[in-house]
Amino acid sequence: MTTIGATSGQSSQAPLTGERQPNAYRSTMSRWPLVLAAALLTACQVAGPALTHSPARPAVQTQAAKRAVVPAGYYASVESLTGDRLLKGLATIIGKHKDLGYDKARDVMFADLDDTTGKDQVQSVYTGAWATGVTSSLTAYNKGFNTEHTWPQSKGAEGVAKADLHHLYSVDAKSNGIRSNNPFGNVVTVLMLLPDVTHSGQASKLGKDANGTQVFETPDWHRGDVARSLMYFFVRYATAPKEERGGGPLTLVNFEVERRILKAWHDQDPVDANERQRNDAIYGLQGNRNPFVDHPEYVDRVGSPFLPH
Ligand SMILES: [Ca+2]
Repeated sequence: MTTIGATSGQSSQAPLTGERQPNAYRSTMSRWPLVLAAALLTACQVAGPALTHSPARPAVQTQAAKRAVVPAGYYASVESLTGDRLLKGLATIIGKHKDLGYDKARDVMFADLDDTTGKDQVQSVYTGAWATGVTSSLTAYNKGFNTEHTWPQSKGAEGVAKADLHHLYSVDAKSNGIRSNNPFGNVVTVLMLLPDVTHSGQASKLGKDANGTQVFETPDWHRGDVARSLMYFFVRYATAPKEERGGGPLTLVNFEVERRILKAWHDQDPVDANERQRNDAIYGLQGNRNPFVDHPEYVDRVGSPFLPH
């Protein structure tokens, strides 16, 4: 167990690169030791085999989900395929979706897609914290929330990909700043623990993985969603022509690190009702689906691209 001193002691030195503001991050940290202490205490109190999953995200049908209908035969063209042929077939099926544009995508996400209770509130995927009174991107911002790009903008989520809801999530801005553009992975050496608002016994962590790479680890209840979002993004954009994706070059530098945990995170946090409903809702909005939510077994059938290289 990492001590609080070691955690907070690292905070002023933790390397933050990319898209967030270090000053804003540092200015918020004065309030975090108490939160971190509570998180650690909670982790110690509830740690044990009985709490491997958290009911953190309620299964309530969203408004958008009610409009979605999954077409029969959506995956018919890849039924017998495996490996690269399956990847290419899936890329064709999910390609050329309707681009909502970044502003509309964010507004829809905060106002509808992630308002799972129908009470104008959204939950941070990295801490479980709720923001209330959220009806748009602007009102989310005013409550300290913003949009997480699971595949970072700086690693190629630009243009159409920047507004693709299959990898966008509601998140509190502090956590988003700490995740920055770090790849996802299993933390072995903790640099920082985020608050465990849901008392799942797991907190998001920034730290080093077993290879010494700086990575960000989410609670169990979101890591399957992360893995399936990243695999979707890889299929949708890594093979797409640049003209279709838009923006600058796409790099796999994060994905090469994330291959180490994709399959494990996919297995540890299986698809649940919430995730299915979110997939349905996005299909209703932008007209394509995440195949790995609909068919978790496709991960094994694709094989090598989703395994460590
Ligand atoms: Ca999940």
